[in-house]
Amino acid sequence: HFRAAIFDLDGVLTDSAEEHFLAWQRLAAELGISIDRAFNERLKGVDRMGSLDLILRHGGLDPDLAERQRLAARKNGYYREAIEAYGPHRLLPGARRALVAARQLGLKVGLASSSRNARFLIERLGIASLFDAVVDGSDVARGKPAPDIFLAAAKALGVEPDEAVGIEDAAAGIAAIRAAGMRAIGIGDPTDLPDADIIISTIARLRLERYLPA
Ligand code: B16
Ligand code: MG
Repeated sequence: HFRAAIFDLDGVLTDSAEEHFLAWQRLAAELGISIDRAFNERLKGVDRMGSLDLILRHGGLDPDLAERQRLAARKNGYYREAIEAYGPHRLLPGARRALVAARQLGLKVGLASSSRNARFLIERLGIASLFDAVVDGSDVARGKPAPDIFLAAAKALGVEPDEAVGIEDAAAGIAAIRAAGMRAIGIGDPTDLPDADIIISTIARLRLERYLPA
């Protein structure tokens, strides 16, 4: 049975997925590339350079590595501008309660985010102290959909992968959880996340006690 719950950040605990989208859209527009919300589904959970490469390919552009690094840094600047203003009011409804409830159930609580801004963001959101372990994109070699971030989180929590459940809003994240050998709870639309074991519409509907032995 489960001993740990490992949460994604963007799109699960806070709506920074929207800020990522707006920052990418702004950068893409400067390059003459238009991206919409449907395209953005492919960027969710994917790391910074991976997301940039998808956008450049979409626009038929192929700049060299130095230019790609400049573009990625520019996008991150737009994103940082947006999350400077974040505080606890930007937690999604039910997010804090979900973390507290997991702790009260006796579960270890982990964060598994692709974002190199994750530690900054959980400080701003006032939830840093609710995690027993935090792993982000800068801690592992391969981002989602590779299992590395979730495996590293399980290891840091001292549990086996099959003792953990992962909670994700992105297709790349669900793939990472499954590849890690964990149970996957998807948050969002079932058509966007066909591979999740369980789907709920928002974090406010998470009831981890349902998956624990009575
Ligand atoms: P950064 P998550 C992911 O965070 C976002 O979903 C994805 O859109 C973003 O590109 C990625 O982090 C990298 O973020 O540029 O801040 O390092 O969903 O895994 O918490
Ligand atoms: Mg996410």
